[in-house]
Amino acid sequence: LKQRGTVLWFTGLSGSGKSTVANAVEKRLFEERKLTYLLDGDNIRHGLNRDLGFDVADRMENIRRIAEVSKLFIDAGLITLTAFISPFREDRNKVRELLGERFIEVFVDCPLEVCEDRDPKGLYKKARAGKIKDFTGIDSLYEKPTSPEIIIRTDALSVDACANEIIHYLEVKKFI
Ligand code: GGZ
Repeated sequence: LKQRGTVLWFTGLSGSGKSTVANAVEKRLFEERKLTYLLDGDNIRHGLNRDLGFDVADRMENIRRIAEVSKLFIDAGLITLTAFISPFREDRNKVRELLGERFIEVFVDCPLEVCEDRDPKGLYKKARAGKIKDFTGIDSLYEKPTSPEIIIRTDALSVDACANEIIHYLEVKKFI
């Protein structure tokens, strides 16, 4: 029995919790015996996209390739989860055009101050010190989604509660 392929496209600042929530959702789906694949910096930026950096053109190309890879996984019937900042509205809209109704935009909404306070990898500190250029939220733009399918407030809700919201959405829309 083939699953209905879809993509949960997480977007949000560095440190907003995209990977953390995506991992929690994937675990829940695994428990329901769903086939999933999580695309993130570890398996994409270190491999397929190792030639790309963080200027506007490279981020655009990063997202374009991830969208094409997602399309293949969707065709294979997988519930695909992507965890990339994907800062530019125009790029995300192109992904929406490519993937149509199978594109579920998940805005991981968390104030910059909170992300900067978490600073799990010390990158904000480096960006503030001028040691990293073009850092999202500091000297590179993040454009909030205007009409995402799902918004999760990671500063106000637990990881579990955020995952629940997403699972509930998939159930209501009959993706699972
Ligand atoms: C933003 C950067 C940068 C710059 C390195 N700006 O918190 P992290 O470390 O693990 O996640 C960030 C990741 C962002 O890569 P994406 O592929 O998600 O970005 S985009 O969708 O905009 O192409 C951060 C690290 O890479 N990182 N330099 N300048 N994040």
